[in-house]
Amino acid sequence: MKRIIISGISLFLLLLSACNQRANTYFEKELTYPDILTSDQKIKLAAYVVPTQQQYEWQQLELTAFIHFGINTFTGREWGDGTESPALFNPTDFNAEQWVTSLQKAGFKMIILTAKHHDGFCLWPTKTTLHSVASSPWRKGQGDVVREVKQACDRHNVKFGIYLSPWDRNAESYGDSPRYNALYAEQLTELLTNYGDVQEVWFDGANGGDGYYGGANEIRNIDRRNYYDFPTAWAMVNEVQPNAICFSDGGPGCRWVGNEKGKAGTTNWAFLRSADVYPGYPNGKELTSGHADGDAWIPAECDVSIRPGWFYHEREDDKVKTADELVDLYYQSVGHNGNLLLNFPVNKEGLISKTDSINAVTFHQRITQELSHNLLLGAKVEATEVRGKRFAVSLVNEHDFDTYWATPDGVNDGSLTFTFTQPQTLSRLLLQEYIPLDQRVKQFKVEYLQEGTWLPLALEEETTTIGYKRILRFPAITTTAIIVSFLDARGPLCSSEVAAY
Ligand code: FUL
Repeated sequence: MKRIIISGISLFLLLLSACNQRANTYFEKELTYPDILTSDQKIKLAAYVVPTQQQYEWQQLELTAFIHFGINTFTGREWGDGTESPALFNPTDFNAEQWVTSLQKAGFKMIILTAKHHDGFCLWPTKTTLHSVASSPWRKGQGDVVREVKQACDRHNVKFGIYLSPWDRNAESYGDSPRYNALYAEQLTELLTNYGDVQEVWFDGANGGDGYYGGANEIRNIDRRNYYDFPTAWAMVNEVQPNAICFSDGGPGCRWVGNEKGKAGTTNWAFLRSADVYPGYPNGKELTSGHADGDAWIPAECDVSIRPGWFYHEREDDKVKTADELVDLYYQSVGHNGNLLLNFPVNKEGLISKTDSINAVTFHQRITQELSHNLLLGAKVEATEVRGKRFAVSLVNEHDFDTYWATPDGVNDGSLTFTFTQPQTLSRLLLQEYIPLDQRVKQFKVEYLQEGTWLPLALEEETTTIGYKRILRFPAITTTAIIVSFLDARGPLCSSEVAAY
């Protein structure tokens, strides 16, 4: 990507004025995909809520790794208060290559790094504060964690994202909105312009409270809704890194899932009422299922740590989530139409600990194995109705997400019957809607044939939404046919894939 050299402040001011004229530029991008649509269909599509191309590609990453690393790694705390001396930051064997290769082996397609956490310590040599790696003994003050991680990601073709905490318990200006927003914009500009492509930017919702604040040592509470200039920050990202997805409680690129357990709702719409939700939104629970009547495509990202804490603590060395637990999380995040953002607390040496890495790789092998042999490939499939040749029912079980079975206009329900030549044993069913055309299904059910009778699958969860991906787990059944009935939808059905394992 072209390197753009812009002064942080001037960019900030320029974008501030641009942003005042167009509040929601992020969503005003023209829909330039999918190519398969005729212009007539594009017009009809305006009635639906659809992802941008970037959001569509983001959704397909499925697995992103989070890295929490910083001053807390050396103090044993989860939230540093900004008083910590940079002298504490001194990993003995820092190796970004080890992070990226172990995470890639575990299936992760992107790595998001805490460039600055709430304590304000910056992992890159910023010009905005002395509270950074430049004041630390690590690499004699010449190091740059952001650069080393980004370069390792580039070597292995792994995408890179940054977390830049809005709450800064070290900054003297925190609490003074214009001054702090200018500092934040400058830090963001450094990260967005000096390191090449950034694919996701994380705007955390935790903010305000006590801290060091340049020596004031006091409580500074802020008005979460109005204090930060998030629209400007998002416009900056959009301008400088147009492919990046902005995470916050309410997007605009992707949203918090409303819990830090890595679990999306069984009902999970990729929509939000965009005017309602902002970083620090108090009704986090709504985010687990999204808003069925939302006006903006803001899919869920399910963050959770592989250990109890986000940062490394020796005392948690025996509390690393097992491969079994991670597999379960995969089904409750990716299997519930969300992306899994799994955190790895890098240790004091500057490495991902062995157990964390082994459990993550084993987890990935397990899900790959569980979902490798699609029993529906080649099975006979019939549909109640078909929109036309280009939307043939055979497109639903041929392993190509970009082609789909669709029903005619006005037909918002229908079913697919799959028949096997030999009885098959299965315990997983995977469904995908063609999301470039909206998320539509509101209610569905699955039955299988047993001695001439259709029986419902023994499921422990409701079968409401599908979205990009829904995976059902159930005790193994042996059958010669299954029927998937879509009972209600927001529009004609567009099913990309149905698979069984
Ligand atoms: C939260 C933060 O307060 C935690 O420390 C962590 O960074 C988590 C991902 O987000 O809001």
